[in-house]
Amino acid sequence: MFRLGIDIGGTKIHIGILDAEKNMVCHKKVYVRDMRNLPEDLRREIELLCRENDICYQDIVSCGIGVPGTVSRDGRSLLHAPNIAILPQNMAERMEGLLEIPVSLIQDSRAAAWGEYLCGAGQEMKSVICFTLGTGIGTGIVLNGQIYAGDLGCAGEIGHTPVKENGRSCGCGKRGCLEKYAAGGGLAITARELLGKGKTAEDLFEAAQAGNEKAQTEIQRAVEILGSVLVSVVNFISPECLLFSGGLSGQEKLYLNPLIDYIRTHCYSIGQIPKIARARLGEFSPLYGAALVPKEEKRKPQLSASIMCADLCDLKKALEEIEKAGIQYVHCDIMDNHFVPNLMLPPEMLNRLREITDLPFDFHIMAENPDTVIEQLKLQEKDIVSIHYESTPHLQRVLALVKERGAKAAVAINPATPVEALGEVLEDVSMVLVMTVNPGFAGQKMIPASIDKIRRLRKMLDGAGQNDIAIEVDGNCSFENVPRMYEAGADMFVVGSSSVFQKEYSVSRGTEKLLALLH
Ligand code: S6P
Ligand code: MG
Repeated sequence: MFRLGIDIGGTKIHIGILDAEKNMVCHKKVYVRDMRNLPEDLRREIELLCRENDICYQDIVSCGIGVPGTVSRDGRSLLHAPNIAILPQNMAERMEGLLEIPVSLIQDSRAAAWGEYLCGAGQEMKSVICFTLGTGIGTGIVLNGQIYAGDLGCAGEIGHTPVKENGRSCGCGKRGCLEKYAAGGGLAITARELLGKGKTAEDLFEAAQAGNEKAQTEIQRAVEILGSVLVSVVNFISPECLLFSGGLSGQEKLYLNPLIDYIRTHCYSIGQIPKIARARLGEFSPLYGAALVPKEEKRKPQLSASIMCADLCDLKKALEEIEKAGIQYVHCDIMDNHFVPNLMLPPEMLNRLREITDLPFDFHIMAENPDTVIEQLKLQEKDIVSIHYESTPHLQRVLALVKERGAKAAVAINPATPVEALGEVLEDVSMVLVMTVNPGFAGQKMIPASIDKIRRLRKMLDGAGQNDIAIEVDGNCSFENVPRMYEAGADMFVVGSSSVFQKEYSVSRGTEKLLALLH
């Protein structure tokens, strides 16, 4: 399982692939002159990168794109990007269409903080603020394991703190902003004012190093202005760790080290000051962060252990192991040898299992007369009962019966049943069970079209404003398939012989391994 990260800059674009352990296995830098065909060009470069590094493209489960601008809350569109105005507006959608995996956008400075928090100098820290000092000042804030964007979406825009009344005009539309004095763009203006036309921030540093006192004073003043704003950030948030990345952070002697000293000396403390350091992943911090862009909060993966795959001679022990592993549901398959060619797990026996576990049951009824089965089950409030769409001509009536008996109602669909068929019953269910094998037996291979089917169902639910309906997947939920199913939009996974019930693993070990893959 691999994740793809893309970091789009003003002139160059980094592409990188991370493995399941968050190691960057390969990367490349590309220069794109014409942004109009960017999605197609990127797709070609990604294919090439996979080929050159023997990575099977099908093993890539997601793509995150770091962009130098403000991104909408859902990570789908770029709202404001002053430096790359011609980046296609529907970038996430176009990339998704081309790559056939979920794609999210993330502001590059937030991606840098997230990358450092997960894989760089911010590991082990609860709160990390990472400043990217380049032409402007980008800030990424990670608080208690989450990227903080602010309720209005603009958290971290300290580059636009006014430091001079009616000062230099800024791209944000205002005047006198911090970054127009203390970041690369501002220092370039200072360089031109002091050293003449065409001079750059780099020339200013060179002049200071060569002993030009005016250049030294200007840089020192920039450090003090920036330092004083950063001290207020530290005093306000009291973060555990401050990191610096971006081109200007390479100017250690005259800029970064004095800046760090300033913050250390001036910040308020009751004995402990934040860790302050250079970002460890260098120019790759946003690439890591983009590849690992967090999932939306609503989809916390849940597992349902298929009891027919456990040791049927010792179900007591199996249920104890399932509970110990932290699995949320017991998946109970009921088959009648008519709807499916197998006979399995009688209601009477499942009712008895209630005596040895408190876990909720996730009943999957594969029978021609589901209502008569429901009547035989001892149902509890947290139980879910899935009825096959194909098993009864009176689906709503059966779903209503489930609810009358006090459990949650769900609809299951066979691989050949299109998701569109569910339109009429979505109001009546709390979950949709997507079969990724033809039901009847454990140990089958997943039908490949299933991943796209899950994605279409997620899109349909989200589009209908019914994103509170969970998607459960049943059939070959293996270590390889679950991350792809999850990325496609599934919430709950029936774990059986393909994952947690294997000879080599205990149920706990298999569960840990699976959840680690969903990070
Ligand atoms: C199959 C049944 C499933 C299986 C489960 C087994 O018709 O509905 O719940 O028990 O899929 O898992 P695996 O990992 O062997 O596919
Ligand atoms: Mg099942």
